[in-house]
Amino acid sequence: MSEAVERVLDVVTETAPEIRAGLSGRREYETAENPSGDQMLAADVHADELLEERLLSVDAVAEYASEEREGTVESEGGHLHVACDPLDGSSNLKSNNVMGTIVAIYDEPLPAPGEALVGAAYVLYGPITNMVAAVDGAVTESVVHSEDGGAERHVVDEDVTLPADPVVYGFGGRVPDWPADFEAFVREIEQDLKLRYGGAMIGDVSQVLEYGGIFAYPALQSAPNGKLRLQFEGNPIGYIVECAGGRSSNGEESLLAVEPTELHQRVPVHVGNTGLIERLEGALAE
Ligand code: P6P
Repeated sequence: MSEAVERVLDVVTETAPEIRAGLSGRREYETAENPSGDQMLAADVHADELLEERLLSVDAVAEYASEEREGTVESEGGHLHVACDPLDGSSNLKSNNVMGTIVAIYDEPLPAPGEALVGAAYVLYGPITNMVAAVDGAVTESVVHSEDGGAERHVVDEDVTLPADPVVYGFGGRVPDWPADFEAFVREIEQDLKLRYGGAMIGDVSQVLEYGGIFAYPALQSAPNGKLRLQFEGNPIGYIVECAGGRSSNGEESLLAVEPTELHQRVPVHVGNTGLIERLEGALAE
């Protein structure tokens, strides 16, 4: 792993406890919406401001972007371009369910293709605060420990790999809004899998990485490009799952191959065991 990517992951590690500590007093909605039209919680803004300040202070970081802001923020020098979803699943805060922080580290200016990723990670604020990071084709899970005002991550699994036999599935959107070909695929695979859907992609993807299976926020009849954003969600999660031995897809090809057209473009997201993704692509191609 390059020292620069390591430093970005260290900064996210050090910031995670502060993001988590700031959740309880920030459950109210801001008046503004983010560029995707989502309502922002005060917790979203807090996380975004912390990450912007800390990441732009890293010499190697040239640019910071997030789901919560229209444009990118540039810094003098640097060669890494960081795109964050500061608080993925923040709507879970009011119901006290899990949520996470997603970080995509590209070596090209944003918007960039997933193939330009040199690292990606998520922090999951669950019973335990952990970080799952993919760098150089390998996926590592660490527990984030707050110590004396700082934080460290202690590796608990240095080779996170999708189990061969899938167990869980979780799909976003309303069933009547699913296209018929996607619904037919669901009816087929749900005979063999258990439903796990929690409203925060990071929590659901964490279940897929642990137990094997598939997560998707698919194309909808009302939203052909789905809900999730390529730069901040699809690419980093696709990279992590592919480095863990699985596959990602927009319905036709790897998310990492999707052509970036704008910073906040949406994309249908499907990630999980290779066999399931191949079955999905076959079902959508019919
Ligand atoms: P819905 C959270 O808002 C998010 O971006 C993802 O983390 C999650 O998978 C999805 O949207 C949940 O969307 O429509 O189920 O509320």
